[in-house]
Amino acid sequence: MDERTRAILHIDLDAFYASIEQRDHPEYRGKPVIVGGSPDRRGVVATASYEARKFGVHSAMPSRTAQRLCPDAIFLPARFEVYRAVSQQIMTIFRQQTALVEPLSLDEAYLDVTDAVRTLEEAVRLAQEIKQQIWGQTQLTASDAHKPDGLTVIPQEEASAFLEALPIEKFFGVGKVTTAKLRELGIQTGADLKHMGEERLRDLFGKHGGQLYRYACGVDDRPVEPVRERKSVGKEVTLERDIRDRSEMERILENLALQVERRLAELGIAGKTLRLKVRWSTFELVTRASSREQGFQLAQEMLPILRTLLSELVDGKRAVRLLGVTVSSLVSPNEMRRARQIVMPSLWHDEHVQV
Ligand code: DCP
Ligand code: MG
Repeated sequence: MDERTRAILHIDLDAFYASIEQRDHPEYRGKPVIVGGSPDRRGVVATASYEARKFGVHSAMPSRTAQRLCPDAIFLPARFEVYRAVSQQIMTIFRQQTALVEPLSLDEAYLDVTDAVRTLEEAVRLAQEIKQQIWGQTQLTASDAHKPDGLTVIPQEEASAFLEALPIEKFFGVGKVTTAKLRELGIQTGADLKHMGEERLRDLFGKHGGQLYRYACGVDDRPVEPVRERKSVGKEVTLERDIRDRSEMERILENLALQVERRLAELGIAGKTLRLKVRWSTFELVTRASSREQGFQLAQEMLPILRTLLSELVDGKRAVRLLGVTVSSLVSPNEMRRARQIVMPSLWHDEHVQV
Protein backbone atom coordinates (compact mmCIF):
# COMPACT_ATOMS: atom_id res chain seq x y z
CA MET A 1 0.00 0.00 0.00
CA ASP A 2 1.27 3.47 -0.69
CA GLU A 3 2.06 5.77 2.17
CA ARG A 4 -1.16 7.71 2.23
CA THR A 5 -3.52 4.75 1.97
CA ARG A 6 -5.23 3.79 5.19
CA ALA A 7 -6.61 0.38 6.09
CA ILE A 8 -9.76 0.63 8.17
CA LEU A 9 -11.91 -2.24 9.38
CA HIS A 10 -15.55 -1.77 10.27
CA ILE A 11 -16.90 -4.53 12.46
CA ASP A 12 -20.50 -4.91 13.56
CA LEU A 13 -21.92 -7.98 15.26
CA ASP A 14 -24.92 -9.74 13.74
CA ALA A 15 -28.28 -9.36 15.49
CA PHE A 16 -26.30 -8.59 18.62
CA TYR A 17 -28.76 -8.95 21.53
CA ALA A 18 -30.70 -11.73 19.81
CA SER A 19 -27.58 -13.75 18.94
CA ILE A 20 -26.46 -13.58 22.55
CA GLU A 21 -29.86 -14.88 23.68
CA GLN A 22 -29.67 -17.73 21.15
CA ARG A 23 -26.13 -18.50 22.26
CA ASP A 24 -27.14 -18.66 25.92
CA HIS A 25 -30.42 -20.54 25.29
CA PRO A 26 -29.79 -23.28 22.73
CA GLU A 27 -33.52 -23.98 22.58
CA TYR A 28 -34.02 -20.59 20.84
CA ARG A 29 -31.50 -21.29 18.07
CA GLY A 30 -33.01 -21.35 14.58
CA LYS A 31 -36.14 -19.66 15.94
CA PRO A 32 -37.51 -16.13 15.59
CA VAL A 33 -36.30 -14.29 18.69
CA ILE A 34 -37.20 -10.70 19.48
CA VAL A 35 -35.41 -8.81 22.24
CA GLY A 36 -37.11 -5.71 23.60
CA GLY A 37 -40.26 -4.49 25.25
CA SER A 38 -43.25 -6.72 25.67
CA PRO A 39 -46.06 -6.44 23.05
CA ASP A 40 -48.72 -5.91 25.68
CA ARG A 41 -46.92 -3.07 27.37
CA ARG A 42 -46.37 -0.82 24.40
CA GLY A 43 -42.74 -1.93 24.12
CA VAL A 44 -40.51 -1.60 21.07
CA VAL A 45 -38.19 -4.08 19.40
CA ALA A 46 -34.52 -3.63 20.29
CA THR A 47 -33.47 -6.25 17.76
CA ALA A 48 -34.66 -9.44 16.12
CA SER A 49 -32.89 -12.64 15.11
CA TYR A 50 -32.47 -13.22 11.39
CA GLU A 51 -35.26 -15.82 11.56
CA ALA A 52 -37.64 -13.08 12.79
CA ARG A 53 -36.37 -10.52 10.26
CA LYS A 54 -37.70 -12.70 7.43
CA PHE A 55 -41.16 -11.69 8.63
CA GLY A 56 -40.30 -8.01 8.35
CA VAL A 57 -39.53 -7.46 12.03
CA HIS A 58 -36.85 -4.84 12.71
CA SER A 59 -35.37 -2.63 15.45
CA ALA A 60 -37.50 0.23 16.78
CA MET A 61 -40.76 -1.32 15.54
CA PRO A 62 -43.57 -1.51 18.12
CA SER A 63 -43.47 -4.99 19.66
CA ARG A 64 -47.18 -5.35 18.99
CA THR A 65 -46.62 -4.91 15.26
CA ALA A 66 -43.78 -7.41 15.45
CA GLN A 67 -46.06 -9.94 17.09
CA ARG A 68 -48.65 -9.49 14.37
CA LEU A 69 -46.03 -10.04 11.66
CA CYS A 70 -44.48 -13.00 13.42
CA PRO A 71 -46.95 -14.63 15.83
CA ASP A 72 -44.51 -17.44 16.75
CA ALA A 73 -41.79 -15.05 17.84
CA ILE A 74 -40.20 -15.56 21.24
CA PHE A 75 -40.11 -12.21 23.08
CA LEU A 76 -37.30 -11.71 25.57
CA PRO A 77 -36.39 -8.78 27.83
CA ALA A 78 -32.95 -7.22 27.31
CA ARG A 79 -30.11 -8.33 29.59
CA PHE A 80 -27.90 -5.29 29.29
CA GLU A 81 -25.31 -6.51 31.77
CA VAL A 82 -24.58 -9.53 29.62
CA TYR A 83 -24.47 -7.47 26.41
CA ARG A 84 -22.09 -5.01 28.01
CA ALA A 85 -19.79 -7.79 29.16
CA VAL A 86 -19.69 -9.22 25.61
CA SER A 87 -19.07 -5.74 24.27
CA GLN A 88 -16.06 -5.42 26.55
CA GLN A 89 -14.77 -8.77 25.33
CA ILE A 90 -14.91 -7.75 21.68
CA MET A 91 -13.47 -4.27 22.31
CA THR A 92 -10.56 -5.95 24.13
CA ILE A 93 -9.96 -8.15 21.08
CA PHE A 94 -9.94 -5.05 18.87
CA ARG A 95 -7.58 -3.12 21.13
CA GLN A 96 -5.09 -5.96 21.03
CA GLN A 97 -4.78 -5.34 17.29
CA THR A 98 -4.59 -1.55 17.32
CA ALA A 99 -4.88 1.33 19.73
CA LEU A 100 -7.01 3.15 17.17
CA VAL A 101 -10.39 1.66 18.01
CA GLU A 102 -13.47 3.85 17.75
CA PRO A 103 -16.55 2.14 19.18
CA LEU A 104 -19.80 3.36 17.60
CA SER A 105 -22.08 1.33 19.83
CA LEU A 106 -21.92 -1.77 22.00
CA ASP A 107 -21.42 -4.08 19.02
CA GLU A 108 -19.74 -1.89 16.42
CA ALA A 109 -16.37 -0.23 15.92
CA TYR A 110 -13.91 1.18 13.41
CA LEU A 111 -10.34 -0.07 13.63
CA ASP A 112 -7.49 1.74 11.90
CA VAL A 113 -5.07 -1.11 11.19
CA THR A 114 -2.83 0.78 8.76
CA ASP A 115 0.25 0.26 10.91
CA ALA A 116 -0.46 -3.43 11.44
CA VAL A 117 -0.53 -4.46 7.78
CA ARG A 118 1.59 -4.00 4.67
CA THR A 119 -0.86 -5.05 1.98
CA LEU A 120 -4.59 -5.30 1.42
CA GLU A 121 -4.30 -9.08 1.62
CA GLU A 122 -2.83 -8.76 5.10
CA ALA A 123 -5.68 -6.47 6.13
CA VAL A 124 -8.15 -9.13 5.01
CA ARG A 125 -6.25 -11.82 6.90
CA LEU A 126 -6.30 -9.62 10.00
CA ALA A 127 -10.07 -9.10 9.64
CA GLN A 128 -10.56 -12.87 9.35
CA GLU A 129 -8.37 -13.39 12.39
CA ILE A 130 -10.43 -10.91 14.41
CA LYS A 131 -13.68 -12.59 13.37
CA GLN A 132 -12.22 -15.91 14.43
CA GLN A 133 -11.20 -14.51 17.80
CA ILE A 134 -14.69 -13.09 18.30
CA TRP A 135 -16.15 -16.48 17.45
CA GLY A 136 -13.66 -18.30 19.69
CA GLN A 137 -14.26 -16.09 22.70
CA THR A 138 -17.94 -15.27 22.36
CA GLN A 139 -19.47 -17.73 19.82
CA LEU A 140 -20.87 -14.74 17.92
CA THR A 141 -20.50 -13.68 14.30
CA ALA A 142 -19.68 -10.27 12.89
CA SER A 143 -19.82 -8.53 9.52
CA ASP A 144 -21.33 -5.45 8.01
CA ALA A 145 -22.11 -5.17 4.32
CA HIS A 146 -22.89 -8.85 3.82
CA LYS A 147 -24.80 -9.86 6.88
CA PRO A 148 -24.73 -12.24 8.57
CA ASP A 149 -21.14 -13.44 8.93
CA GLY A 150 -19.82 -11.69 5.83
CA LEU A 151 -16.51 -10.06 5.12
CA THR A 152 -16.49 -7.33 2.52
CA VAL A 153 -13.26 -6.01 1.06
CA ILE A 154 -13.30 -2.65 -0.66
CA PRO A 155 -9.95 -1.98 -2.34
CA GLN A 156 -9.38 1.63 -3.26
CA GLU A 157 -10.02 1.02 -6.95
CA GLU A 158 -13.42 -0.48 -6.18
CA ALA A 159 -14.49 2.18 -3.69
CA SER A 160 -16.23 4.23 -6.37
CA ALA A 161 -18.39 1.36 -7.60
CA PHE A 162 -19.18 0.32 -4.03
CA LEU A 163 -20.27 3.82 -3.04
CA GLU A 164 -22.30 4.32 -6.21
CA ALA A 165 -24.34 1.24 -5.45
CA LEU A 166 -24.70 2.05 -1.74
CA PRO A 167 -28.23 3.04 -0.60
CA ILE A 168 -28.27 6.61 0.74
CA GLU A 169 -29.32 5.62 4.26
CA LYS A 170 -26.04 3.72 4.64
CA PHE A 171 -23.95 6.87 4.30
CA PHE A 172 -22.56 8.24 7.53
CA GLY A 173 -24.78 10.90 9.07
CA VAL A 174 -27.81 10.14 6.91
CA GLY A 175 -30.72 9.55 9.26
CA LYS A 176 -34.44 9.19 8.72
CA VAL A 177 -35.09 12.85 7.91
CA THR A 178 -32.37 13.20 5.28
CA THR A 179 -33.30 9.84 3.76
CA ALA A 180 -36.94 10.88 3.39
CA LYS A 181 -35.96 14.21 1.85
CA LEU A 182 -33.58 12.60 -0.63
CA ARG A 183 -36.08 9.88 -1.58
CA GLU A 184 -38.64 12.53 -2.37
CA LEU A 185 -36.16 13.91 -4.87
CA GLY A 186 -35.70 10.47 -6.36
CA ILE A 187 -32.26 10.01 -4.83
CA GLN A 188 -31.68 6.38 -3.83
CA THR A 189 -27.96 5.62 -4.11
CA GLY A 190 -24.47 7.08 -3.98
CA ALA A 191 -24.55 7.36 -7.78
CA ASP A 192 -27.67 9.56 -7.56
CA LEU A 193 -25.93 11.74 -4.95
CA LYS A 194 -22.95 12.20 -7.24
CA HIS A 195 -25.14 13.10 -10.21
CA MET A 196 -26.97 15.64 -8.13
CA GLY A 197 -23.73 17.52 -7.69
CA GLU A 198 -22.13 19.32 -4.80
CA GLU A 199 -23.83 22.65 -5.31
CA ARG A 200 -27.36 21.27 -5.28
CA LEU A 201 -26.64 19.15 -2.19
CA ARG A 202 -25.21 22.19 -0.45
CA ASP A 203 -28.30 24.22 -1.29
CA LEU A 204 -30.48 21.54 0.23
CA PHE A 205 -28.49 20.45 3.26
CA GLY A 206 -25.87 23.14 3.85
CA LYS A 207 -22.48 21.98 5.08
CA HIS A 208 -23.80 18.47 5.58
CA GLY A 209 -24.70 18.37 1.86
CA GLY A 210 -21.12 19.13 0.85
CA GLN A 211 -19.90 16.41 3.16
CA LEU A 212 -22.37 13.95 1.70
CA TYR A 213 -21.16 14.74 -1.80
CA ARG A 214 -17.56 14.10 -0.77
CA TYR A 215 -18.48 10.79 0.88
CA ALA A 216 -20.30 9.71 -2.29
CA CYS A 217 -17.10 10.48 -4.21
CA GLY A 218 -15.08 8.43 -1.75
CA VAL A 219 -13.40 11.43 -0.13
CA ASP A 220 -13.41 10.96 3.64
CA ASP A 221 -10.38 11.98 5.67
CA ARG A 222 -11.91 11.62 9.11
CA PRO A 223 -9.46 9.82 11.37
CA VAL A 224 -10.50 6.83 13.45
CA GLU A 225 -10.77 8.43 16.86
CA PRO A 226 -10.31 6.39 20.00
CA VAL A 227 -13.08 7.33 22.41
CA ARG A 228 -12.92 10.20 24.74
CA GLU A 229 -14.36 9.77 28.19
CA ARG A 230 -18.09 10.25 28.26
CA LYS A 231 -19.35 13.12 30.37
CA SER A 232 -23.08 12.96 29.82
CA VAL A 233 -25.92 11.07 28.15
CA GLY A 234 -28.60 13.12 26.47
CA LYS A 235 -31.26 13.23 23.80
CA GLU A 236 -32.88 16.24 22.22
CA VAL A 237 -35.35 16.93 19.49
CA THR A 238 -36.09 19.91 17.29
CA LEU A 239 -39.85 19.91 16.92
CA GLU A 240 -41.51 19.84 13.53
CA ARG A 241 -43.42 22.97 14.56
CA ASP A 242 -43.03 25.24 17.57
CA ILE A 243 -45.39 24.42 20.45
CA ARG A 244 -46.88 26.24 23.45
CA ASP A 245 -48.94 23.46 24.98
CA ARG A 246 -47.33 22.14 28.17
CA SER A 247 -48.94 18.70 28.10
CA GLU A 248 -47.59 18.22 24.59
CA MET A 249 -44.14 19.17 25.86
CA GLU A 250 -44.49 16.68 28.69
CA ARG A 251 -45.29 13.91 26.25
CA ILE A 252 -42.16 14.73 24.27
CA LEU A 253 -40.09 14.80 27.45
CA GLU A 254 -41.41 11.37 28.35
CA ASN A 255 -40.21 10.03 25.04
CA LEU A 256 -36.79 11.67 25.44
CA ALA A 257 -36.45 10.37 29.00
CA LEU A 258 -37.17 6.84 27.77
CA GLN A 259 -34.43 7.15 25.16
CA VAL A 260 -31.99 8.44 27.78
CA GLU A 261 -33.01 5.55 30.05
CA ARG A 262 -32.23 3.07 27.28
CA ARG A 263 -28.82 4.58 26.61
CA LEU A 264 -27.98 4.63 30.33
CA ALA A 265 -29.01 0.99 30.59
CA GLU A 266 -26.80 0.07 27.63
CA LEU A 267 -23.86 1.87 29.16
CA GLY A 268 -24.62 0.57 32.63
CA ILE A 269 -24.42 3.97 34.25
CA ALA A 270 -26.52 6.53 36.01
CA GLY A 271 -26.02 10.23 36.61
CA LYS A 272 -26.57 12.55 39.51
CA THR A 273 -27.60 15.60 37.52
CA LEU A 274 -30.64 15.88 35.32
CA ARG A 275 -30.86 18.78 32.89
CA LEU A 276 -33.75 20.09 30.87
CA LYS A 277 -32.91 22.07 27.76
CA VAL A 278 -35.36 24.37 26.05
CA ARG A 279 -34.83 26.43 22.94
CA TRP A 280 -37.46 29.09 22.40
CA SER A 281 -38.77 29.88 18.95
CA THR A 282 -36.49 32.94 19.15
CA PHE A 283 -33.53 30.50 19.29
CA GLU A 284 -32.71 31.62 22.82
CA LEU A 285 -31.47 28.64 24.80
CA VAL A 286 -32.20 27.99 28.48
CA THR A 287 -31.42 25.04 30.72
CA ARG A 288 -32.50 24.06 34.21
CA ALA A 289 -30.87 21.31 36.24
CA SER A 290 -31.51 19.35 39.36
CA SER A 291 -29.15 17.00 41.22
CA ARG A 292 -29.66 14.24 43.73
CA GLU A 293 -27.36 11.75 45.45
CA GLN A 294 -29.22 8.59 44.50
CA GLY A 295 -28.94 9.49 40.83
CA PHE A 296 -31.21 9.19 37.83
CA GLN A 297 -31.46 6.03 35.78
CA LEU A 298 -35.10 5.40 34.88
CA ALA A 299 -37.43 7.63 32.92
CA GLN A 300 -39.97 7.44 35.72
CA GLU A 301 -37.39 8.93 38.09
CA MET A 302 -36.67 11.75 35.65
CA LEU A 303 -40.22 12.69 34.73
CA PRO A 304 -41.49 14.35 37.92
CA ILE A 305 -38.33 16.47 38.06
CA LEU A 306 -38.54 17.34 34.37
CA ARG A 307 -42.14 18.46 34.82
CA THR A 308 -41.12 20.72 37.69
CA LEU A 309 -38.20 22.16 35.75
CA LEU A 310 -40.46 22.69 32.76
CA SER A 311 -43.06 24.51 34.82
CA GLU A 312 -40.34 26.93 35.96
CA LEU A 313 -39.60 27.85 32.38
CA VAL A 314 -42.75 27.63 30.37
CA ASP A 315 -45.35 30.36 30.67
CA GLY A 316 -47.69 29.46 27.81
CA LYS A 317 -46.74 32.63 25.96
CA ARG A 318 -43.45 31.73 24.39
CA ALA A 319 -43.25 28.86 21.91
CA VAL A 320 -40.67 26.11 22.14
CA ARG A 321 -38.71 24.77 19.18
CA LEU A 322 -36.38 22.28 20.86
CA LEU A 323 -36.51 20.11 23.96
CA GLY A 324 -33.65 18.10 25.44
CA VAL A 325 -32.96 15.84 28.40
CA THR A 326 -29.42 15.18 29.65
CA VAL A 327 -28.05 13.20 32.56
CA SER A 328 -24.53 14.10 33.71
CA SER A 329 -22.17 13.69 36.71
CA LEU A 330 -22.11 10.07 35.64
CA VAL A 331 -21.60 7.38 38.25
CA SER A 332 -21.15 3.61 38.16
CA PRO A 333 -24.03 1.37 39.24
CA ASN A 334 -22.11 0.31 42.34
CA GLU A 335 -21.58 3.83 43.49
CA MET A 336 -25.21 4.56 42.85
CA ARG A 337 -26.44 1.47 44.64
CA ARG A 338 -24.55 2.59 47.72
CA ALA A 339 -26.09 6.04 47.55
CA ARG A 340 -29.53 4.50 47.05
CA GLN A 341 -29.18 2.24 50.07
CA ILE A 342 -28.51 5.27 52.16
CA VAL A 343 -31.07 7.58 50.66
CA MET A 344 -33.95 5.27 49.79
CA PRO A 345 -35.08 4.46 53.34
CA SER A 346 -35.23 8.16 54.08
CA LEU A 347 -37.51 8.59 51.09
CA TRP A 348 -39.87 5.86 52.12
CA HIS A 349 -39.96 6.29 55.88
CA ASP A 350 -39.09 9.78 56.82
CA GLU A 351 -39.15 12.63 54.39
CA HIS A 352 -37.09 14.81 56.69
CA VAL A 353 -34.02 12.62 57.07
CA GLN A 354 -31.46 13.76 54.53
CA VAL A 355 -28.03 12.31 54.01
N1 DCP B 1 -30.54 -1.59 19.33
C1 DCP B 1 -31.67 -1.11 20.01
N2 DCP B 1 -32.55 -0.28 19.36
C2 DCP B 1 -32.34 0.10 18.07
C3 DCP B 1 -31.19 -0.36 17.39
C4 DCP B 1 -30.32 -1.23 18.05
O1 DCP B 1 -31.87 -1.43 21.19
N3 DCP B 1 -33.21 0.91 17.46
C5 DCP B 1 -29.62 -2.51 20.04
C6 DCP B 1 -30.01 -3.95 19.79
C7 DCP B 1 -29.00 -4.46 18.80
C8 DCP B 1 -27.77 -3.62 19.12
O2 DCP B 1 -28.28 -2.37 19.59
O3 DCP B 1 -28.76 -5.85 18.93
C9 DCP B 1 -26.84 -3.44 17.95
O4 DCP B 1 -27.48 -2.69 16.91
P1 DCP B 1 -27.29 -3.03 15.38
O5 DCP B 1 -27.85 -1.89 14.61
O6 DCP B 1 -25.87 -3.43 15.09
O7 DCP B 1 -28.25 -4.27 15.13
P2 DCP B 1 -28.00 -5.80 15.34
O8 DCP B 1 -26.62 -6.10 15.78
O9 DCP B 1 -29.07 -6.34 16.23
O10 DCP B 1 -28.27 -6.39 13.89
P3 DCP B 1 -27.33 -6.33 12.59
O11 DCP B 1 -27.03 -7.76 12.26
O12 DCP B 1 -28.16 -5.68 11.53
O13 DCP B 1 -26.12 -5.54 12.97
MG1 MG C 1 -24.99 -5.26 14.83
